[in-house]
Amino acid sequence: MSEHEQNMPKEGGVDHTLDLLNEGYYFILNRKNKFDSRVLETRLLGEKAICLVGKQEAELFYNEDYFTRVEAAPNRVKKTLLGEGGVQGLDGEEHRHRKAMFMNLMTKDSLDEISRLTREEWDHAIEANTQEELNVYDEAKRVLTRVALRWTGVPFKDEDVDQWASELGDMFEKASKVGPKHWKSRRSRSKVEDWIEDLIKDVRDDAIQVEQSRALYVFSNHRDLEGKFLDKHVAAVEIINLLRPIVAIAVFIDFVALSIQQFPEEAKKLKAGSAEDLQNYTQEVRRYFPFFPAAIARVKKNFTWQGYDFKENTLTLLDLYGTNQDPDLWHFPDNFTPKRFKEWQGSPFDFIPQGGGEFDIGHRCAGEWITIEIMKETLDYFINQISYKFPQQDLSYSMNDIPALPKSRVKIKHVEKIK
Ligand code: HEM
Ligand code: MYR
Repeated sequence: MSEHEQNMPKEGGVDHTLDLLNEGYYFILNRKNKFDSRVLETRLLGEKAICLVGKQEAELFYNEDYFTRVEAAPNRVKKTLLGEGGVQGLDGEEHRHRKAMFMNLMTKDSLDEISRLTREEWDHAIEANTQEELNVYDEAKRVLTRVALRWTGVPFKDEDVDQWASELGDMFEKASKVGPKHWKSRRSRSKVEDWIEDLIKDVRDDAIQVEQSRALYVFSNHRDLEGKFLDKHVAAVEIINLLRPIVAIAVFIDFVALSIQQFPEEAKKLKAGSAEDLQNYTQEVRRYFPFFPAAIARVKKNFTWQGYDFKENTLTLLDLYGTNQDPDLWHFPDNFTPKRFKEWQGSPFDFIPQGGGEFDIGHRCAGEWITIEIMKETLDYFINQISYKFPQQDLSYSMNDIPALPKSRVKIKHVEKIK
């Protein structure tokens, strides 16, 4: 860190939040290219913001000595996507203790169970389907809502699944929106929080029975570093930190379906392909398609890196999509090439669709293994368990929408189980 001092490339202007909304996934990449720099300064949400893209930059961003998560996420993201008081906004010992509560759920048995539930619920959905066309995104949301509720132990009625799916969906589908959609997202969060808080109270009062291995039971009885129960609002936020993102895997599943339509040669290789082929294809879907745009932190203390000054408290964004598409890290990043993952060295900093660094001591996504399992199971299902055709539809997606989704949400027709 002793290089000569230099000024960070800086975008002029008062505020670029509107450009972020307009440019979507390309916001940081456009500036990286304009300034030919992986570190640059702009202004977002009324304050100075540093943007980072790349592997070394990711390594810096995940260094706890230099960046903090306390008060990092913008208020509007807390009110919609994240909630308040959850693991995302903690640092140090408190974060590790809370994160362990999540990571302890991610055992081999528990991941096997989630794959089994996924297959069962797809079977259930396909058997019950009476329509000529099936909307993959909507169906995946329903399937995953049932998987999420069953896996966490949250009791539900069949007839309420659509409402659960729509409210959990609002939290991630509308998290980057303004106006009425933003408010809808907030309302859905409040409703679900109230509902889960009541359940947590019932579990604590022994008013309902939940299996002791289920997240609803574990989180309701979790003790913090001082030996106290979590505040019931915080416990609800953490249960929603399981439910919401499991439903959000529907976005990746829609891209799995799109990839099968767009890259039939690659998809064909999975017919009777190996477990490794399914794994590599799933990884390439997570690299190639846009989903979570950027991770957010604040500079913890003044420091200098590669000659650039980082000032305490500056908002900092790490471009996840841009790093997955970085031509210095990925050969022909615009090509969909699952076999590239045969050679991938497994660095925690170059392939970061769900954040980078470490699971237990850092903020890397707690649900990355669940996501991969559910995607692989669904990919295998769509390749080897059912037959269908793609009707004419508008499969284009806009890089300016966060999250991006094919316009038609991917429709398939004449869906039948094979055998
Ligand atoms: C954190 C993406 C699925 C639970 C994160 C982060 C990202 C992310 C980018 C933040 C990383 C950071 O701040 O450095 C995704 C994507 C998913 C997904 C794209 C696909 C749907 C899941 C699932 C779960 C989950 C299925 C749980 C079942 C969490 C939790 C955190 C997190 C608890 C907070 C971790 C921490 O702050 O230590 N995820 N995630 N996510 N994710 Fe996911
Ligand atoms: C989750 O529900 O945690 C999983 C994925 C959700 C992606 C939602 C994308 C919207 C992000 C808006 C804020 C981004 C910060 C720059």
